[in-house]
Amino acid sequence: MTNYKIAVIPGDGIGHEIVPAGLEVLLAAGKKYGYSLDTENFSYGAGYYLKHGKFMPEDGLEKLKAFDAVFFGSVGLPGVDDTLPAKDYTFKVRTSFQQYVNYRPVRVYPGVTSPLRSTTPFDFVVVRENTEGEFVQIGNQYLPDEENGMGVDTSIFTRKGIERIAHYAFQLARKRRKKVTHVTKSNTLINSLSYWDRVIKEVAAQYPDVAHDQMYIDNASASFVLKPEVFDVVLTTNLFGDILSDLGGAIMGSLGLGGAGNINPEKDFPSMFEPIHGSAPDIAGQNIANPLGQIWSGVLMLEHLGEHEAAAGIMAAVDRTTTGGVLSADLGGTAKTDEIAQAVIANL
Ligand code: NAD
Ligand code: K
Ligand code: MN
Repeated sequence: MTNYKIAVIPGDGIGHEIVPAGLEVLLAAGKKYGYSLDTENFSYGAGYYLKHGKFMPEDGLEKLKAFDAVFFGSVGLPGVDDTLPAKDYTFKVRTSFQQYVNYRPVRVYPGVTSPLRSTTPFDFVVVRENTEGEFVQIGNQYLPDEENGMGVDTSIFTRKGIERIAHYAFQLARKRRKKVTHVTKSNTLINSLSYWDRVIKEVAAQYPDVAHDQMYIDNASASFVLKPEVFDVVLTTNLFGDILSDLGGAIMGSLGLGGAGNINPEKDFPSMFEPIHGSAPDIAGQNIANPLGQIWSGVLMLEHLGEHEAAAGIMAAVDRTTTGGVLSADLGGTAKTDEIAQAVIANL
C-alpha cells in the first residue's frame, strides 16, 4: 500500500469546514483503493497572522518541502489587510515551489443546473500561468501621498515562463480533444502580451497535431457564457486565468464546484491543491459551504500522485451524489457540508 505524506492547510473561513470534509473523502477512498495518507495539519493563514504577525512561520516553506503534496483551503479574513493573503501565502508557495501550472477544470456536473440557458455539455481546462505575468511583486510602486499620486503594478512575461506553461497546455491537449485556445489581450497590452503570443505560437508549431487558436480575453469571457463547448484547453495568463476560472465556476453553477491544482509538473517540489474560490467569510462557520470543489481538488491531487483509479472512483461518487439531489445551499439544496462528504463516501 502506497503511503503519501500530505500537508493539510485549512487556512481561514470555510477552509475549516471543507478541508476536513475533503480529507475524509480522500481517507475513505484510500481504504477502498489501497493507499494511505500520513497527514500533518498546519494553521497557516490570516488566523495565524492575527497571532503571529505573518501568514506562516519563517521556516514554513521549508517544512512543507518534506511532503508529497499540500491539501489547502483558502486564506483571507475580514479585518486582515487583503493584500496579504496572496503576497504572504498563495503566491509565495506557488512561486517558491515552481508550481507554474494552475490547473482549473470546468465541466457540467450531473444533476446541477447551470445558469446557462444552453444545455450543450462543456468540459474544458483553464491552464493558468501561475508564477509570473500580472502578479509579480517586482518593480511595483505605490505613491499615494505625492501631489499627483499613483500606483504602478508591473507585469513580467519571460520566455522560460511562457514556454513551460505552453508546453504543458499542448501536452495536456494531446491527451484530450487536441485543441488549445490561448487567451491574450495583445491588441492593447502590446509589449508583454505580444511576446506571450509570439512564444506560444513558436511552441504551437511543435505540436502540429494539436489545433491552436488565439482569442482576446474580452471575447473569451463572452464565449465562456455563450458557447463554452468550443473550449478544450484554455491557456492563459495569471490574472486572466484567475478571473476566467471564477467564471468557469459560475457556469458550472457555483464557485464552490471548482477544483484546482497548483502543479509543479517536474515534481521538484510539492504541488498544492485548493479550490478556485476564497475563504467565503460570508458563509463561514455554518456548515453550509459546498465541499465539492475541495473534493475535486483532492481528486486532482490523487491524479498528480498517480492514484488514477481512486481519482476516477471519487469523481463517479461525486456524480452519483449530485445526481441523487444531495446539494448544498449555493445550488438550491439543503444538504450540509459534512452531509455531502458522507454522501460521497457512501457512493464510493
Ligand atoms: P470567495 O471566493 O471567498 O467568495 C465569493 C462568493 O462565493 C461568496 O458569496 C461565497 O459565499 C461564495 N462561495 C465561495 N466558495 C463557496 C463554497 N465552497 N460554497 C458555497 N459558496 C461559496 O471570494 P471573496 O469573497 O472575494 O474573498 C474572500 C476572501 O478570500 C478574501 O480575503 C480573499 O482575499 C480570499 N481569497 C483567497 C483565495 C485563496 O486562498 N486562494 C482565493 C480567492 C480569495
Ligand atoms: K482557494
Ligand atoms: Mn481567484
